[in-house]
Amino acid sequence: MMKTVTCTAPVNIAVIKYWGKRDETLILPLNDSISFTLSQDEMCAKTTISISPTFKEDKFWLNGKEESLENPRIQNCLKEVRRRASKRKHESGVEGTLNWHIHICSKNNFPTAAGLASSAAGYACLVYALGQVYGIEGDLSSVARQGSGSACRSIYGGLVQWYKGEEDDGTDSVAQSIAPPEHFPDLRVVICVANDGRKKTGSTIGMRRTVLTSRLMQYRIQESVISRTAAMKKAIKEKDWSKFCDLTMADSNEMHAVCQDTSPPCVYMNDTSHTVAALIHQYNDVKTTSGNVNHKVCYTFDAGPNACLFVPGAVVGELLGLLMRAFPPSPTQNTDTYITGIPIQP
Ligand code: 2P0
Repeated sequence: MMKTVTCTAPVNIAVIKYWGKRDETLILPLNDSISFTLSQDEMCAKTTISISPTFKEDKFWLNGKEESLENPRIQNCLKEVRRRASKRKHESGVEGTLNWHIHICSKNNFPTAAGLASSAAGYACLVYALGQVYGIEGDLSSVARQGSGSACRSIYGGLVQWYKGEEDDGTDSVAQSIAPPEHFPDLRVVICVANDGRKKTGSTIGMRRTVLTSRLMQYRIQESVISRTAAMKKAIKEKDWSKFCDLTMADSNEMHAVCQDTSPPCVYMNDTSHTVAALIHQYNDVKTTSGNVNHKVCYTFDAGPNACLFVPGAVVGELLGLLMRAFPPSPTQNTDTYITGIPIQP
């Protein structure tokens, strides 16, 4: 006897960044964040979970390698799902499967821990699959949050807001959809991989250090990110693409400024990242009759050097041409997938 489910979950890219916690155990953030969940077809995690009375112990494989299940974050997710399941089984009187051991097999189809939101897709997928195995209904974002903060946003598609919440127990720190995936139609994401090695300072440690040492962070969480989040929600509601781009780049730049203001500094962007950002500003720098810049595309950088570009389909060819000219391929590289060491995945 065995029960098996397989799920996939895509990565999400934050346009208003989560950086800093007020509770490290429950993973409660210091500010709301907003993200775009990508489509299932590209960068995603895939998790298969089996439970069986014949399994002798719990086991976990990540990208083909057996890992310990002792990780407290995985244990917290497991405990919370089982707690909800046991409540439900008790209510419905159904015989539980909660004593069976569990085998979890997870895989990412993109580099793990390279600042490409792998933990977000991974934990969202794990929690969703656990929910399926144990027959849990209702919102799972507050469970995924306890695996990795950003994972709560990958539970939903399209544009998603993670509310920081006010309660100490985290019950109101949940993610909710704010617009469907097609809200900005024909939108593409281009990832410029400037370096796919593992990042220098993990997000969890980097955030902790920022909260402890950065004065600029106080300004961010008390003022600027609050007003920018409100402006972003308005831009989304009004489908104001140029404003969306402007705010996305501003928030990425502010997050990296607080990282730089951290002691010792957390430096995630490299020279290639800065060149890509400058190119995007150059590309956008066409004034409208009112003298404002009409932003056509935008960049955002997470805790790594790779640029994530949001690009309307109509200009994706032009933009890739520009990137090709800026980073001409070397003779040994496969130009289908590399632009001078920068694989581009439209
Ligand atoms: C985000 N990042 O909003 C921001 C932007 C990285 C930069 O969420 O400690 O891996 O597991 O809650 O979720 C990365 O942080 O950190 C992240 P934990 P997580 O996407």
